[in-house]
Amino acid sequence: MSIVYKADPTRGAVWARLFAERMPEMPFHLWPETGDPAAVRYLVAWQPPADIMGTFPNLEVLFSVGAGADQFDLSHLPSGLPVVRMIEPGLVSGMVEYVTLAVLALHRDFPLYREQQQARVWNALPVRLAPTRRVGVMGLGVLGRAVLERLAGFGFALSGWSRSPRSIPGVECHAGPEALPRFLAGCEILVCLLPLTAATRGILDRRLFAALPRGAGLVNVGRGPHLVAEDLLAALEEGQISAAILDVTDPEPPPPEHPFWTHPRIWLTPHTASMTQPETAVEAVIANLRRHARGEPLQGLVDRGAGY
Ligand code: NDP
Ligand code: OXD
Repeated sequence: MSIVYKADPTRGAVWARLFAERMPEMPFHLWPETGDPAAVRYLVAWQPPADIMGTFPNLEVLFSVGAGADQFDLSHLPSGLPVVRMIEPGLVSGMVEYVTLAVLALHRDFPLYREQQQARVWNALPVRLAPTRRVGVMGLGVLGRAVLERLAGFGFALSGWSRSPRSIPGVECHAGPEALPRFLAGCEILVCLLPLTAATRGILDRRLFAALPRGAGLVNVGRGPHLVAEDLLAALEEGQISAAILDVTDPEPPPPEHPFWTHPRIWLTPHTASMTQPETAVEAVIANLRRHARGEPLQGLVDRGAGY
């Protein structure tokens, strides 16, 4: 019985060392080296091989190396194969840092000041404090909840939106498509931390932007296909959206001629808001392997029906 890792090879080398230390009884292979494919029971992957089951016929669990599992085509996997997404504290901390930075940058008008600097304009806007600003987070999962907890420390008014009803102290929670307009109506800064599913693809579109207060700021750290690029460009042009901080695009990277590269009110980062940290991720995977051996439920099991 063995495990194969198929993602970034540099971080994979750290995984290999940590597995050798912490679970020496489990042979660990770094793709493209796999040992005997028939012995592979576990695969940790970002991009899996095209024919997963053909490559590893005795696979028992497929682990995503990231929080999202949208890179897997679930329809082509046996229905009984558990698919597990990454839940580990390093990934959470990175996201909390990034979203806090992005929300504060929008809250304190940094994109506008950057433009002013380039035009040699010295013009101070009124300073608004956090309690006068409402921040809304789409997605109240592991990451969305952690982000809200940190933003609460600044005193922001907070709202959240999820698929099923959630209750978070200090956060005005909304659930389901019917509640979306009410949620959006108050959000001067909107953060997308949704998984990519059939229901959320293209959700950041013209209609959604129109439901926000005029001049709202946007942070997309979910997935590139959540956003309709031309609708964002139109909303920026009209002033409905004042600025956007995008960590994800579709495709990644955008082609050289894409307007996102040069738009003065768009800040881009290369899908780096958060990154799985080998030290803590190996602990999380080993804990799940032990749960699997004991026949217990796995943490982060993807609901194949819901798609996340
Ligand atoms: P979770 O599965 O823990 O949470 C997902 C949340 O989204 C849940 O609250 C869920 O609702 C909500 N949701 C799902 N579908 C809908 C829908 N149709 N309508 C409303 N709400 C919905 O995920 P994580 O918090 O761990 O991660 C979220 C995403 O963040 C990942 O899937 C990935 O795309 C992205 N990500 C990006 C990274 C980056 O570096 N840019 C790094 C890591 C993650 P409910 O509570 O009802 O289930
Ligand atoms: C993830 C990511 O899903 O890095 O973990 O996007």
